[in-house]
Amino acid sequence: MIDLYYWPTPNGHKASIMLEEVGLDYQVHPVNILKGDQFSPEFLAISPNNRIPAIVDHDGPGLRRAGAASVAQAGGTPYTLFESGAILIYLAEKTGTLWPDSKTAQYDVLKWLFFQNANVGPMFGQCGHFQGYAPEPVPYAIERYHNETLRLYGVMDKRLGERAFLAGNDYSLADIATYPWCMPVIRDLHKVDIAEFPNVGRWLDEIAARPAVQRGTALLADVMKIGDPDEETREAFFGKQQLERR
Ligand SMILES: N[C@@H](CCC(=O)N[C@@H](CS)C(=O)NCC(=O)O)C(=O)O
Repeated sequence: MIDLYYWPTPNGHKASIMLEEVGLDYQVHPVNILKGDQFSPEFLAISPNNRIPAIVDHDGPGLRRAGAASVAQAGGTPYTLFESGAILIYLAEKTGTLWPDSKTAQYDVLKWLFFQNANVGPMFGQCGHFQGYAPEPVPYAIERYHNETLRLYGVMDKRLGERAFLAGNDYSLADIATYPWCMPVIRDLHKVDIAEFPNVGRWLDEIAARPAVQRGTALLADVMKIGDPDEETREAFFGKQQLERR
């Protein structure tokens, strides 16, 4: 059994989609990052950088031995992970799912997974923050992160014009990591016109059709506030003081 520490955001969706793809049993522990749950000592003991997603695998990473119903029964030790990229690789290797056999194919996945973790996530995140959440408009930041977001869409569009998926011709961890950042609700927040990136549009449609992706992104969807935070959420996230300055 895996405990998933989660909130319905792009980074949270990477882990929920992956757990649905690999078919392991998991239990969801909502961490309401809009209300500050990520700073609780219990959660910080699992995720020291106060970020979701995180998982605790009570069976540990070891391989199942024949005859044992779980790795715990076979002598496994619980293992904790934070950082979505590490979680995706862990679950892929543990289950032998979405993890290619050849070393070069593995590195192809890792290149585009790190591309997401080091570029798409941080830049799109800032783009969304300055366009949708900052307590006051900062034109330089809005332009800088919007331009960088469009540039990264261009990089993906070129790649997806040459290959079916980011890492090559097979669906991979890199697609799972990147898709949630380009979903319609997030794209609207980033003010991206997908018609300008037709190869990304084709790729998004293919991934959106996968049942595991639909189940993963539906998890706690009713509490998702991205792009449309209510007054209570804004107040909790940004603090009453900032609201009063607006
Ligand atoms: N590099 C991290 C980023 C995780 C991240 O930024 N998570 C956000 C939600 S999308 C979060 O937990 N934010 C809480 C906070 O900023 O305090 C990963 O890939 O797991």
